[in-house]
Amino acid sequence: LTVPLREKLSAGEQAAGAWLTLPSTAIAGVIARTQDVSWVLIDAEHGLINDTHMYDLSNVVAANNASPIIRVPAEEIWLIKRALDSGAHGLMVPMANSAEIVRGIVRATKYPPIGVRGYGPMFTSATGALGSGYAAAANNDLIISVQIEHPQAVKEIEEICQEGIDVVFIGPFDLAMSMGVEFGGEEHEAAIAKILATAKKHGKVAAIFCLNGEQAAKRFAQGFQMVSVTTDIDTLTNQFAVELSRATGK
Ligand code: 3PY
Repeated sequence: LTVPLREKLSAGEQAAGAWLTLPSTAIAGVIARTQDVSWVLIDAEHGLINDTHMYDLSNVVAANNASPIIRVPAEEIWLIKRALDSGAHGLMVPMANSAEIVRGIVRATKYPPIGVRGYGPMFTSATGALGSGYAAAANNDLIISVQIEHPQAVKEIEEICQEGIDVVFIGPFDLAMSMGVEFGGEEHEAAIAKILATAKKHGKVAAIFCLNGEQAAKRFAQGFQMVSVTTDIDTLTNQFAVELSRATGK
């Protein structure tokens, strides 16, 4: 499989990504074509994106030489297999709150003999018929990322980083809420630094969600290799407000 994000990460380069919440192939195409975007997160945890959209959005992102990564609503095996069958180049699982949950995620994302994924990726150009080599390629090439956003996951981070995942992805907003601490405060940043250091120690890609370029630049500088820069809806909302206020002077 050709997975632009894996190529970038393997080369040790920084991978800036975008977060897609709107079920629009036009918007997905515009974003995927933007220079330097190597991955687009298709958010099926929150937002408006359903199963059919996952196929359409994955195909348009992959066709524009970026990697579609689908965030499923939870770590359930049936959600994971439906998302990966869309031809996505990878998966993001929210609330991966323990090493046991992470082990289950790895099992669900890999074909036998490693895991228990069932075969059915026939509706996407990115895959192929049984016997085409897709199963082995998927086991090797798909990017499996888990979200660290709960104090229990922070506690078990050493163990989590030794599982067969590729990316340790911090959800900073949920992490602050579940820890009951101030976003950006000392305890929050200490937890983030611990996750970053442990991921790097175990050779995992450290990744984090950001809402704007300024935050993202800081995270890259801190040592994160994969950072989401902003979301479609935030860009639309914020930039429209900026232009409107320039126009009206209000
Ligand atoms: C978080 O910050 O909690 C996320 O999961 C990003 O949406």
